[in-house]
Amino acid sequence: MGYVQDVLQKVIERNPHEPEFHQAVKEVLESLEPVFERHPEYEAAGILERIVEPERQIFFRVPWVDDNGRVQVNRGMRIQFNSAIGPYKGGLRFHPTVYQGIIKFLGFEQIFKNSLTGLPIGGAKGGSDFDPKGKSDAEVMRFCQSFMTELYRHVGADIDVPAGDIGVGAREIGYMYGQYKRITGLYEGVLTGKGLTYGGSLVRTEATGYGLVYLMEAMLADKGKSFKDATVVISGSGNVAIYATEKVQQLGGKVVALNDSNGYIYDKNGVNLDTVKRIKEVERGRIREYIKDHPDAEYHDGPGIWNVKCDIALPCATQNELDEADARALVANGCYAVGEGANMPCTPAAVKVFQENKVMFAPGKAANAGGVATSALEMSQNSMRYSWTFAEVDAKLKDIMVNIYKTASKTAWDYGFADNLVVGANIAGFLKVANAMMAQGIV
Ligand code: NDP
Ligand code: 2IT
Repeated sequence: MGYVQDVLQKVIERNPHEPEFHQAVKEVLESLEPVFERHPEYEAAGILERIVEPERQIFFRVPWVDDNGRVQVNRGMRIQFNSAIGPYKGGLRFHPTVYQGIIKFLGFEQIFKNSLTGLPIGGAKGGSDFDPKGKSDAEVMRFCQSFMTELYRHVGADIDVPAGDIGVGAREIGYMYGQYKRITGLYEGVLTGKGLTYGGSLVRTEATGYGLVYLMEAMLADKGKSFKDATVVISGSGNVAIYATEKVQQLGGKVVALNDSNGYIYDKNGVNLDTVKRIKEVERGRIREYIKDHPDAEYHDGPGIWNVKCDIALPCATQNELDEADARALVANGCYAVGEGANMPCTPAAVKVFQENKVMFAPGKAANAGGVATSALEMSQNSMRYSWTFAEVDAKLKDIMVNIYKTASKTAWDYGFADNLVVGANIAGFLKVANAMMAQGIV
């Protein structure tokens, strides 16, 4: 068996019952085969065996008291995957489906994504099986305080800098920041996605969605296309989906569908983003409420959003939300470009369908890197004790996304994989980390 298959086999054996982690590792490792043909020194240094093993995994109890006075216990975790090129960096996810396998897949992806940004950040991810849905603000605060009461000893501005992800937004970051400061006495950039009054960066809220659209714009332009007058379907209706929608609309595209875990809306006139923001960001409600304000629009319970006809599809909800049948439906309806705003939203079989049908495809670790890139810009501003303007951060974000596209695309061509951005992003992200690991010895 070759080096890559050998390591992959061991990963599956050593990490049983973690299908998402296996899926992420398989995709990356298999696209690295040509790298090991050119660079046998990586195998000699055990780079793959080391890169698939987290440097550190922390699991902890998170006890808190609900509004009825009952004790609740959740599980918290932080997986510090790789610090070869910078302090650990990556989001925290609060969602009932969170377990080790999910956080490991996300942490593993984060290594290569962070490398692609060109900024000095290592890879990590964390979270909890806590479900913020339906909880009062006071419950969320008590949970966040308890979570940070353990996490604080493992993080720090030059050690590990968490941020948001599913279920973790400005509110949760604020509560965690307050608790960190109270325990440590340090006013430092230990978290990103902070509020603008206490060290946050302009554009961080918008960054993942905007960045996704900037990267897609560059990819489309290469084939003589753009968002202007394009019909776009976006899944999710959280942070990434909302700001992807906003940027598509600014560029003259029409977003006709959005969803949440209950169902999707279809608005042939183009969704009204003010309504969506009110429902999701202010009221924390369900997407079905949209049709109360827009009776011309339709609400469909359950999955099915990928059956909506579109030119461009941007999955921005969660892993494996778009499968082979969905991909076939998109292709049959004439969709010509797909960009992953979420982490690993397309199953491997779906990606294969896109590639076989010459659908332009931007993988998550390239396409959604704008969030973490802007987090790194927030860290820079915190270190400098300075704030850039919206226009300054936005320009830097756009530059970074265009560069990621160019790097992934050039790397794909260099290795004989033409327009295959999956391979290009994996190889380009890997090389920088591998070279840093080589230079730093067996650690
Ligand atoms: P939010 O919590 O703001 O929104 C998540 C959205 O996805 C909600 O609409 C949610 O619906 C939906 N969703 C979540 N889980 C499921 C599920 N199992 N089935 C169907 N729908 C689901 O999260 P974000 O927008 O921040 O994150 C979305 C994706 O983008 C994630 O994959 C995340 O890892 C990725 N990402 C986020 C970045 C960021 O900066 N925030 C950066 C890079 C990637 P419901 O409310 O019904 O649960
Ligand atoms: O998946 C991701 O890149 C994020 N959730 C953002 C991480 C960050 O540190 O901003």
